[in-house]
Amino acid sequence: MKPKNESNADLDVIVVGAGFSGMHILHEFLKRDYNVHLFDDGEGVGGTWDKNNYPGARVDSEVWIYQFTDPQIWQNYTFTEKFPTWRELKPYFNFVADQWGLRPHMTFKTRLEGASFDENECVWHAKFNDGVTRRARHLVLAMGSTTTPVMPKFAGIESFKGESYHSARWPKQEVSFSGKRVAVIGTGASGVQVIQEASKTADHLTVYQRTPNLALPMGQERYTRDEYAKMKPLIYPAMAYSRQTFGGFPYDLINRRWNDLNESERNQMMRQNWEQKGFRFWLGAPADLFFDEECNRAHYNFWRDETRKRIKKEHLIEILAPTEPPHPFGAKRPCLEQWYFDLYNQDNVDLIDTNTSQIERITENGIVAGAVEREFDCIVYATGFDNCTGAIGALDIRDGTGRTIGDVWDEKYLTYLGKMVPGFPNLLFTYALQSPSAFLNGPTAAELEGDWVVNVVEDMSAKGIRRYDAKPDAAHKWAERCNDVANMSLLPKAKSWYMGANVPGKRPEIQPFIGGQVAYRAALNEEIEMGYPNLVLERASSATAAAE
Ligand code: N01
Repeated sequence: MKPKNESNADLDVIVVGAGFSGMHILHEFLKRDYNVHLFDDGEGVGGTWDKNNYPGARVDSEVWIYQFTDPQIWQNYTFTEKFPTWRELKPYFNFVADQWGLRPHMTFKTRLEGASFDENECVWHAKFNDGVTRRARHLVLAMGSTTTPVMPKFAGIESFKGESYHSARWPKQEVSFSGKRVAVIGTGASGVQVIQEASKTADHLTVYQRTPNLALPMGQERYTRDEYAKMKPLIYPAMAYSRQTFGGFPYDLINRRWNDLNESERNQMMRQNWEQKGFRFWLGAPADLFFDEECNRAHYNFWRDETRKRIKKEHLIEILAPTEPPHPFGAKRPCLEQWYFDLYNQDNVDLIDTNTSQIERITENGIVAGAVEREFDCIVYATGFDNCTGAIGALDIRDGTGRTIGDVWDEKYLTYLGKMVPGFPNLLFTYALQSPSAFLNGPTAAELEGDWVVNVVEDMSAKGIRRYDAKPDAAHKWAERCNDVANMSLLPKAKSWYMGANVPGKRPEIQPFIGGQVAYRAALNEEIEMGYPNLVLERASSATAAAE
């Protein structure tokens, strides 16, 4: 239905970000005949998959759920791997853009820099780096949670004369590791993937590890066209089930108390999950994995003992899979690996533990760690992101008192449902602080959060509401709920990006809502069904009346 409120805005809605959620939201608004336009600072569609083009970058959700649920898309697209790389995901997003007719409604290489809200008109004036200010009634930020790269502040970092890259700002032209001395700093999901690729061709690879990654075996599979076609009838049921599970995966946390299981049941459960590979050992475990120290330790021990079987260099065993867990298992995001623990058996690979050999500085020729300088041709910084708050927090979008969203979050992590910040009316966001997106399969989160955004905007238009804003007390309660759930869990015991602890100077506190998809969906639905009790609504007529 076309929006009812006419105003002086150029657009009904501006959407920022062309990843899963931005594209979904754009599509849904276009279906409803809204005057909507999407802007993205990248070169094309795909969001994270447009920018994270480092060698080996691949998704770690099974591909049959890592898709939009629209049958027009999944019935007509063929993937060749269970966990495809960006090289297959980029064409997928282009296919979607064409199928949905999105191209005329998207502009790339155009970055949102800031916005101000005109209280008289109830219109956002959004400023972009092309110098143009565009006006819209609703501003929707779908900028992703892993968007803003973090570079370490090593002394001398600028002096290095070789090639150096952050994993999330990889050059579009091919970078070859072949015959080079390569260093990778960081062993998170990005690091593990770059390391695996570099190990194949680098003359020598040196990995600088601060915390071991409790990575899980991926269980990669490759498909011919016919094999993939045979799986298609299974795709929709898997997607449908994924909408009901904790993490948006086609399996769920097991609802049995660890204490109620005997030794043999526990071992059998862990063994089965391990053998099915992927994230089952994490997000298909007993829910107690996240709450019960004993359950968590049993999982760590299982992971450690299985992983150690693959490490042949004696001196690396304790560094890669220590006797004592570096943090509770799964409290820091694991990733999926293919030959990660095997590659350390190669002669051309070294591992440096930066806890005992701290990185002191970067020189013209390499890295000094533990008083030893090693020379490199290429340094890869796989040092992560300012997750959840980085992208939105950096925008120059101000409330009535002149504070940016970043200023608000510097003081307190505050959102209503991970969707709005009080004081910033008619502004909605997805995939950011205090939503469960960090714990959810990407497209599942994108559709769940995106549908809510579209429904709210449509409802506001239908009801003749020209200004809507989250009530501060509702936002405080949501922040409290996010913290309460986290504090019951083992997550605060890990120094992770979930806890905002990976960025020097960032206030460590839980970033996502970790109560799971089902609880979150219920909270979103309740707000709409109850008629928006937690939003301050201003009708067009009452505003006019007030002005008179
Ligand atoms: O970033 P990270 P990422 N000195 O923050 C190390 C998603 N993702 O880009 O653990 C030395 O996880 C840091 O060490 P430590 C996914 O959600 C998904 O890898 O803080 N080391 C860590 O090892 C993921 O979780 C996919 O002690 C330093 C690494 O750098 C999220 O993005 C692929 C350091 C950063 O790891 C982020 O992953 C890629 C320093 N000064 C990403 N500073 C898939 O779907 C940082 N480190 C597969």
